[in-house]
Amino acid sequence: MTLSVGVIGTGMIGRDHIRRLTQVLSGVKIVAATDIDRGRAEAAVPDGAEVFDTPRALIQSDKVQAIVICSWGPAHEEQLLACIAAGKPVFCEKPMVTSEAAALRVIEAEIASGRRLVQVGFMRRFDADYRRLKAVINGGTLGAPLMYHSVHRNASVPAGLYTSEMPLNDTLVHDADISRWLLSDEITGVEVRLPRRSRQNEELRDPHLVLLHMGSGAIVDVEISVNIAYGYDIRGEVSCELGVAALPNRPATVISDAHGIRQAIPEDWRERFIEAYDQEFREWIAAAAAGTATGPSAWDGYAATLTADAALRAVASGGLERISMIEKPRLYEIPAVLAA
Ligand code: NAD
Ligand code: ISE
Repeated sequence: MTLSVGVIGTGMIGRDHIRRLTQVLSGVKIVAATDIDRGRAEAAVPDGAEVFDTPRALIQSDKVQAIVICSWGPAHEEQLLACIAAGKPVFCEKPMVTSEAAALRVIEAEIASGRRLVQVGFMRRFDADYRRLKAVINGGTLGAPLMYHSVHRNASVPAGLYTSEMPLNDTLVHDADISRWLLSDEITGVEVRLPRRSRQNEELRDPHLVLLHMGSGAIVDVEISVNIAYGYDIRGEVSCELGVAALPNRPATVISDAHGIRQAIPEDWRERFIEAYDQEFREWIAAAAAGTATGPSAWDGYAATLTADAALRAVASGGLERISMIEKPRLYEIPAVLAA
């Protein structure tokens, strides 16, 4: 069976996902797209796909079996609720939504629908290096994880579009999610320290040092730098009772010249996580074809949203901001055989 997909939002990542769904992956075809900039959607879709005037019309179209949401974060809630109301599987780019109340509305609607329909775009969980790191921690040979050091550096961010709150409510959500997943733990509190400001972009508060307090007592430190100039650099190291496990350096050609010996660094997330996005969609296509969703859930989107909210509060208060979650609904409990 070939899954017929409609895409909402045909900006940077929408176009990249259309490319992988048309040129890289099988069992799927793009049949529709929409964007508030209609011309952008028209330029992005393959021949034969229909461009709709609104997300609602695309979601309700009989020719669309499943939806990929790549619009801006504040638009996600309405689009997700419409997908759930239509009973259609939906892949939604992060952040799932931008407030706790919106996250709870998505969770309630999905529970009322009776099955999982939402997958959130936390692609790091599909990256082979992160999967190997998790396997080592789960294997238990290093003992319990005590600290996780997460480094999240962007060479630059889009001027004008990327605002001062976004290091915490747009970028940090990846580190929050991967910390929960790697350590099999929940975040219970957040602190933020503001180092000396980088002069790379005077309009943004950058960088940030974030401390995530986990339920087990483990602590995660996250460096968020979004104007580091030299490249897109993602690092992670888990300190355990009996040893340390870290992400490897990515394989890259070794260049030797008059400047010394060096290896290239990815320019941005498209290059660094290219295989992870491919795998994320392979698994999404399989689940969506069966009428459901697996992978990062609305519960994970909710947890990341709470972390972002707490981080923004922590900047204002200068102290530790606590997080309290609702009881985890049964829909989001992972069967023991799959949790390992
Ligand atoms: P972008 O600005 O390049 O593209 C967003 C597109 O959505 C634009 O074309 C815009 O016109 C359209 N749009 C916005 N609101 C809309 C609405 N209500 N209805 C229809 N179209 C709408 O942004 P981007 O970089 O492509 O990011 C899009 C989303 O993907 C964001 O949520 C972002 O956080 C996420 N993202 C995720 C990753 C990742 O690594 N997983 C990387 C980049 C972006
Ligand atoms: C972007 O939206 C992403 O999700 C990237 O993965 C992240 O590194 C970047 O900071 C975000 O702006």
